[in-house]
Amino acid sequence: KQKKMLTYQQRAALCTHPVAKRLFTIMHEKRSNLAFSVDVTSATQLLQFADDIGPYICLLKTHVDILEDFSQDFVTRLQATAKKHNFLIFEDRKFADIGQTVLKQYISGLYRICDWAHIVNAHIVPGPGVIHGLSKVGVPKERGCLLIGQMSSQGSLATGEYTTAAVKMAEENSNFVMGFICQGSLTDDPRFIHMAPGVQLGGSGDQLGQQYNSPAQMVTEKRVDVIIVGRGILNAEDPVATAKLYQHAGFEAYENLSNN
Ligand code: 5FU
Repeated sequence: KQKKMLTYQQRAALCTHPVAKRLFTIMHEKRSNLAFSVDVTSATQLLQFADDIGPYICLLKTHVDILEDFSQDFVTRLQATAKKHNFLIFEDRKFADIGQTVLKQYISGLYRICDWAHIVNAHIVPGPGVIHGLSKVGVPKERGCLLIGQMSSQGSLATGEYTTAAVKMAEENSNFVMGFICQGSLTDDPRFIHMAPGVQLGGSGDQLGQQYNSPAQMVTEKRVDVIIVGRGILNAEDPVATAKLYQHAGFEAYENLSNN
């Protein structure tokens, strides 16, 4: 199916979700559809990476519960870095419980994720209650949520009807849900953003079930909007130069699409 693609700028204009609108605007302005998954266990190291790689990304993805030295000071610095380089923060928490529990996990505990993460994500296995719980505070605080429609890992059970159900739940909760974690486009609605992890140049996977596609495959063939790259950048000899490489690869693939 060849149809004219909308640009990020056009999609920003169509969005009513405040976080989706902001993210598409950043992608347009910074010419970046790259999200960096900064999976390190030191907060100091995370902040250094965020400052170094920040200019080239639209989004920084965290796993805050792997940090060994989390603090309020870390949160303050991370927010300042996000502001300095104009990227959003996505905590890859993968909420997956009843509404009442995920609400507490979102706003309280050590991390108070809702205070600093512009975007979180959720598994749909509990049913729509997981979204309703998170959106109780997420919507008033103008936060966004991605539903996990597919996963990059080998043997994932998130396929077929499960994936279709994720799209339906997103459509029914579009005041909070802004898109999907997926491995390809799930809907033609231009207001939903598709983000794909499992991206690496030249890698096929790891020993624990991860499976990789290249930026061009993800964007041009599978029609995802944002590529999420972790170890492809983290383990590179020159992470900054490599981040630039991924930024260019991802954005060039998008421009090829828009020009068709
Ligand atoms: F939902 C998912 C998924 O389906 N696959 C993933 O890999 C999330 N991830 C995350 O993206 C995972 O937890 C890592 O944080 C990141 C991928 O890192 P990599 O080093 O690029 O493999």
